[in-house]
Amino acid sequence: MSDQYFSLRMRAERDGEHCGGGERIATPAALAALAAELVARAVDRSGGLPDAVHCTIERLRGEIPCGRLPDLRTWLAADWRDGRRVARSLLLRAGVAGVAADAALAGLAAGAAPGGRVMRGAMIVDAATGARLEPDAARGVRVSRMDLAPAARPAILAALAAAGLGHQRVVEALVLAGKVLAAPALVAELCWSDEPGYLPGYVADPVHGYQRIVPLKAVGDGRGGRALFVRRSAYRADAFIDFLERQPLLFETLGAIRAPESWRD
Ligand code: WAQ
Ligand code: MG
Repeated sequence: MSDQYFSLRMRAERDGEHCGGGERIATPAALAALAAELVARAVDRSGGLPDAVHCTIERLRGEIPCGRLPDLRTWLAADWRDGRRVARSLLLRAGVAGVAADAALAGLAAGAAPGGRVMRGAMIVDAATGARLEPDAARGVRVSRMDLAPAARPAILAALAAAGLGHQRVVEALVLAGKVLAAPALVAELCWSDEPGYLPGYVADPVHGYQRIVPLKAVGDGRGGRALFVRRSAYRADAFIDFLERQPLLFETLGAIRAPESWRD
């Protein structure tokens, strides 16, 4: 279906800091309700009201490619420190150097934007050295213009819910990671939420898919973010950022889902 879709993007901020967002793709008929849903999400936050809510709606032109979501598995950790060790091991397995994994883990834990704030988007990290490559360390790169294919959405949500994975954060993170894993030069992604009460995070890589880690942070911690590790030799900033921010992608198929298990080095 061409020319029948719109991109909706919302991001909210408070005290100059990112405090929530959403990226969806909708048919014209679903547009108004979805916009209302995203705005409601921005003002209905436990952490307090936002200072600003930015909402952008844009028509998408041309055919939108359809893909398959990454396989999903869950690694159970003893506590958040153990979870960070699991994340480090998974990053190394994906081809990220120890120095780069450590730099990104420390950066997300401290707040990766200037002044120790939470970034609005993701940092881009050289997988060999840990060097930060994103043009703007406060904004980062915003992965957007991706969603479940509307026709496939109900079945995918039902299957995830049946596996105990129906939480909106899981769905959105799985879709975002699915787009990230399709980016050129991508080695792995590391993520955990800035929401103080949401403790799972994930490491995603093209071979092992979306690997949840529970927990990956301490209760009450309002620091979170995303790190996209890239192979510097193949990395072209323009192509990488354009793909993640501008090229639309829909997902119409779920990957394999494995039962939770414990990670052993
Ligand atoms: N593009 C790039 N970075 C983003 C985006 C985006 N569209 N949206 C958010 N971020 C960055 C930003 O720095 C946020 O502070 C951080 O990621 C976390 O965003 O399987 O909920 O929306 O149980 O809080 C992962 C685990 C949940 C889900 C992640 O992220 C599961 C989550 P949040
Ligand atoms: Mg958030």
